Amino acid sequence: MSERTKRRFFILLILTLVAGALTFAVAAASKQSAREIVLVSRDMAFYLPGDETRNPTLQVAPGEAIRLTLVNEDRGFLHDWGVAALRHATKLIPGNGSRDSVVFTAPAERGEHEYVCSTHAMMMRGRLVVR
Ligand SMILES: [Cu+2]
Repeated sequence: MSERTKRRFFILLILTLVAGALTFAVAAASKQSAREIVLVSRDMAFYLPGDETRNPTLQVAPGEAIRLTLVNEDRGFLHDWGVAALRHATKLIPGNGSRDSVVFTAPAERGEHEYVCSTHAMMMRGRLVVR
């Protein structure tokens, strides 16, 4: 390998490392800056903390970064939270106060999407409104 080739290889290696570090930093920053929405599941429904509205309509802005955290307080039942149309979902978690989060970017287009618990979709369903 000539000196010139070595130098080129070295520069390429440095650029690759810098690009990788930047990608990681941007990903970490976007996860941190995501707005968190906490939903509690109990009595076969979703609730916002401190609000007795069953399966509340969730409002997000177009393109907004969201961290949806589900806290399952429904003793004896497995629940999850997901929007099938957007392919975002938490894990199925047991009703012992377990929690799981899903981070996603809201669609760029305004509109409505249905969220459900995958195993109790008849009772546990609401609307995610993008506007
Ligand atoms: Cu469920």
